[in-house]
Amino acid sequence: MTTIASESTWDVRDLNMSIEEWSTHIDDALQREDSFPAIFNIDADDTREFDAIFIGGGAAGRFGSAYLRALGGRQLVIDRWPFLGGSCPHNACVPHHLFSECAAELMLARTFSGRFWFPKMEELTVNMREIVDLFRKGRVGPHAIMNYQSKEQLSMEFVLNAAAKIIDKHTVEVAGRTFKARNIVLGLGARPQMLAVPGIDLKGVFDYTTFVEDLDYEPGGTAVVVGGSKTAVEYGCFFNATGRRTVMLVRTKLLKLIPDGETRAYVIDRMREQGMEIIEGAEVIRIEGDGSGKVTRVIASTPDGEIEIPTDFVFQALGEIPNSEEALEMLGVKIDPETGAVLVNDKLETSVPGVYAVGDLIGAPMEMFKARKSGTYAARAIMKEEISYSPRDWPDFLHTHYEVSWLGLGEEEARERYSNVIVIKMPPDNPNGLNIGLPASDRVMLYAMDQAHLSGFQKLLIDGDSRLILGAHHVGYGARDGFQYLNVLVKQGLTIDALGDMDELFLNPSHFIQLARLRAGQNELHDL
Ligand code: FAD
Ligand code: NAP
Ligand code: KPC
Repeated sequence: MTTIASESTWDVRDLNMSIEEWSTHIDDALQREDSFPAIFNIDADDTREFDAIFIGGGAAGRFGSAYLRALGGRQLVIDRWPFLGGSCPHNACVPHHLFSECAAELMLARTFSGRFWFPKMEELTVNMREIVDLFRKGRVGPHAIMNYQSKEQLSMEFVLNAAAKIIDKHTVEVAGRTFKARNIVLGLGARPQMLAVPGIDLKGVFDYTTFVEDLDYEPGGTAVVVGGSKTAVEYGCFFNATGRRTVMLVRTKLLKLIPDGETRAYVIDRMREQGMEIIEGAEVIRIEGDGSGKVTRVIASTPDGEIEIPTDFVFQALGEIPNSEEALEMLGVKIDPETGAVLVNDKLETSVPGVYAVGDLIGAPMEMFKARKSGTYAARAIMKEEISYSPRDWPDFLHTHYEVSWLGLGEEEARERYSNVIVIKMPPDNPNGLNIGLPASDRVMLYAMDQAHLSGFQKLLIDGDSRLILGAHHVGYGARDGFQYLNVLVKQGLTIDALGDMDELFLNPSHFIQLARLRAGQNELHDL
């Protein structure tokens, strides 16, 4: 095992550390925080001026760095954490996917409790802290892979475990050293927004970052979730699936972002059926605690009057604030006064020449595809490629206990914009409602045979005149990957005929190909 010098910086250039060695050191650095040295991987033989210094080595900074390097440029990426990859593997997407997988597994086990091979689940409250501990222990694996890959396979230059200080638009200081570059790329990410009510500092009030860092007790029987979008729903469904009463306090409407009304209704009905209590039009008034500073209850206003919820666990998921303060102060970059996002043009340039901004720092959509892609486009612009990037018409998804994926238009907007909208859906409209065993596919087969209404929902929208696909919506499992590729085809102009002419891998989770084929023969298209 590599030993670390006791100085304030640790030069790792000549150490070909394995992934296992990296994970041990990252773990150590995370435990020791400030007493672990800054990690330097700078190529002393490469004396070229840096083409760009990336401040922030999350998805945006890391992918930008890799791309700039691949184009023959010289980059330096700096991160205050001891690993590259940023918030996604540390406290955001990766834990979310772990918790969402638990939610899906637990829904299945609870639905078939005491039958087949499933244990009796009725009395079981799953230990939440155990799963959080599992994540804390496991996350250094992905962290280590990111460092190994970035150093040994992508030959990136980096400084880790030290915050960067912006001096001017060509100069950055980190761990006592100063670096200069032609350009600076800001990839500083975002942080959770907090409720502005009394009691927010009580022990037991969490957001997605503190939930994985600070949870040190086993929450009791009730979870209160504040917020109504992806984070609130993803974590709320997990709390519910562990067996806790879960109350969602939603300021306006839950899951406004799902564009198709029928799909949204299916999603919310299933959440309610799993026992989730959803109160729309609710605002937290205050959070109260006991003498030891621990949360004991939440007081909220609702359309039916004031309510009081006894709880020792509150989770707030109110969106993100871009970390733009230092860039504003030191460089004077223009920001959106309402959201705090750094403003950029389609070349990812800020208002200050030579300063670029990428990822969550530039505002919504705060998604991985945009973080990584904007990083690479900034690199391409710096290397003088003619580029234009602004995120448009992307496929989207979230988790409930299910995966919910969509692209294009929902039915309501499609009908506003087109006069002859054809709908193909599963299950089709029928007198038994959802109670038929379709959709059926991997991971919903047990539901399809026994609890048909739980086996998912899907819908394809077509313009009957041009025969073009307008939108696709799916609730179930396993279709999300397909949506990435389907979206490209739909943007290029995919017809029902071309879709029906594809070769499906039966039982394919979205059934779209064979359903399209059943109707593609019609000159005048009809719903199915
Ligand atoms: P970050 O990854 O946050 O990187 C910013 C980096 O800057 C950090 O590493 C930080 O340490 C560093 N930094 C900040 N200041 C300094 C400084 N002064 N000096 C040095 N370093 C600094 N997206 C998806 O596509 N799929 C998902 O499933 C998904 N799940 C999510 C779940 C949750 C709960 C949340 C909150 C978000 C989720 N996202 C998901 C969004 C995704 O996590 C972000 O869009 C993405 O991580 C943003 O990458 P970034 O590089 O812009 O920022
Ligand atoms: P979000 O999409 O920005 O939604 C914020 C939610 O909080 C909304 O429901 C909003 O209500 C509510 N809210 C805001 N301020 C509030 C307040 N003061 N009091 C009460 N409610 C308030 O935020 P998010 O779900 O936290 O996600 C953050 C970002 O990460 C998003 O860009 C998201 O796309 C991304 N993310 C992605 C995934 C994924 O699975 N791909 C998962 C999680 C997060 P209103 O609707 O009334 O405004
Ligand atoms: C394990 C995994 O891919 C999630 S972490 C991704 C970080 S990065 O590759 O820098 O976007």
